[in-house]
Amino acid sequence: MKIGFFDSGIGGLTVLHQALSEVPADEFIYYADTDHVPYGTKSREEIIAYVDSAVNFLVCQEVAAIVIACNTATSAAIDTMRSKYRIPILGMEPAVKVAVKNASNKRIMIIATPLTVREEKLHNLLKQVDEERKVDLLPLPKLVLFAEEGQFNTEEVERYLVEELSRFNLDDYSTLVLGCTHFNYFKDTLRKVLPEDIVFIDGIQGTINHLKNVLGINGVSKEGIPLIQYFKSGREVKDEIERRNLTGYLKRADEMS
Ligand code: DGN
Repeated sequence: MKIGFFDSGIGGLTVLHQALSEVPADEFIYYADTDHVPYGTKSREEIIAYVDSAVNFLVCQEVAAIVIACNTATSAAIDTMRSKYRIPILGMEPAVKVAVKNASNKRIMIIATPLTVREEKLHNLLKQVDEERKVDLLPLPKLVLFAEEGQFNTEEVERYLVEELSRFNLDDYSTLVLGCTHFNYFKDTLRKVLPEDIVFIDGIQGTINHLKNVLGINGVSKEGIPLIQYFKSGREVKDEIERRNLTGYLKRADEMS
């Protein structure tokens, strides 16, 4: 069985990383649309066109299912993709329900890209859970750019986060929802700038559980190492250094989990 994973860049590798330990597929294809990253500041129509071309590519590779491992692409394009293609297409969503269920009376902050923050999908989700209006939204577009540059623990990243968070009274919060798959790489730096008792929640496990349900997988029984093929905007990554760089992000995702 072959499964396709898609993101605008390296963020979806945090989701692939989780799949590698739970989903017994023989082969994974990771497609990063690096020609068009970042998506978070683009229009809905542009994103739908980019996602369509990636999904079409993955369907041609005969994958059994596709995971849109990007909250932004999911918000903008998943409904269109599901009505166009017949194979299972799964997406990401900020784990608001989990956060609301686990949070104390304190507030919840959702960090995501500007598109995810303004799209109807998140606002519909909030309508279901946020009766007391205790959820705040914060777009952090620069984190995607920092991640794509390989900048995680630098002073520049820390300064950006401190500045963006400065208008909130951080002691009011119990939970931070990571609503973008790129943001998982910044857990160390976020830890540094936030009060230490804030709990981080992301949607990765929810998506992997959903994938296992769709594929009818109960346990992890696969033996051997699956093949991972990487593509950047339709071009296969064959260069060893480039491949090692991508594998390095899987390792970083492992350290952050
Ligand atoms: N990784 C994407 C997400 O989860 O929203 C963000 C990608 C982007 O290009 N902005």
